[in-house]
Amino acid sequence: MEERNKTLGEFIIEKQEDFRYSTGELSRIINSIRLAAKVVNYKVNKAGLVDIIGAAGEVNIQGEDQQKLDVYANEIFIQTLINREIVCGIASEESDDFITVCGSDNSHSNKYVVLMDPLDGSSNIDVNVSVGTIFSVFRRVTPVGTPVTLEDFLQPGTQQVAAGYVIYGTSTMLVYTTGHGVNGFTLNPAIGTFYLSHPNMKFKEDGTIYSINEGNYVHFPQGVKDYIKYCQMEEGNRPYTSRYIGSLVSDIHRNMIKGGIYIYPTSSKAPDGKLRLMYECNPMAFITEQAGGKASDGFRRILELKPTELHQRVPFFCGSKKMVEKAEEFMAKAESNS
Ligand code: P6P
Repeated sequence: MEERNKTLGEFIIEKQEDFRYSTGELSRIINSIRLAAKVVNYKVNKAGLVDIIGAAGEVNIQGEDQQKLDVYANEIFIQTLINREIVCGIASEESDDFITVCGSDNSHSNKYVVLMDPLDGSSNIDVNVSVGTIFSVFRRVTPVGTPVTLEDFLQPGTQQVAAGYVIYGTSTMLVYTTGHGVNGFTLNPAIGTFYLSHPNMKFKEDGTIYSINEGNYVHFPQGVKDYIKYCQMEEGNRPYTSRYIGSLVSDIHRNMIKGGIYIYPTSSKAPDGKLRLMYECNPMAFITEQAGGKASDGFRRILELKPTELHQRVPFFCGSKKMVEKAEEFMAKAESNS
């Protein structure tokens, strides 16, 4: 079959043997995320029409107003995963603690945990800017048959067995990896089917787009300030283009296709950075590396960071390999001068 006409369902079946320990559970996880993404997509696309915009009046563990769509998306992804009895635990940006999932037979026989940001960039919802879902999948490390523990979630990113994102933009796409490259699927809303539209996605080794919230410039570490000035200098293929949507999935998706770097550094306002390691940086780093790019905290490879807390934040430098390496050079130089 012509690659581009392949549906996500056909692709998953075809790649079944790629999944280590392929008992079909991982395929079923991707399939359940596919279903939940279609349901959330429908609501996101109608957000302007129904009274679903605006804070739900609650605040999540990050101290951020929970938009109704955040709450809705969180419930849809959690319920879909629970209903299909394919995971033993779920962690979400919108839920303070992880959720233990035991099957209808009250066993804890499932082998995988899912961590997710159900609707990242949700502050963009009511201004009609694209938002995304990010997910990360690990095999549990504690014995199957026992209730899942925090240890099953706090694994380094190198242990991920799958990761992906859904981008609810001008079109809705699901992009994921199981460690065998990155593939993008675009939803045909007329028939509710995802089609393989971006096979074997790759970051350009270099690029000319930098994505950072320059409004925080005065609060940035010196290395980041120096790198921003480097991007803005008239030399060679610089100055680069500044593009920042304020939606992690959208910024990284664009940079993967066009070449670029996304940076969310530490600052005096955010001493650990803003992005969460477990369900934003780890999955996006896994995808980035599988697409030939690079992801670090400015010094260390994101995927090798040993997590200590479920909602911990880390600085994030992610994108075209040469651009991340250049930014890391400025970080190291500033560090050695301090
Ligand atoms: P700022 C959205 O809240 C998010 O987590 C990412 O999607 C986005 O890149 C970043 O925060 C935007 O943060 O501080 O620049 O508004």
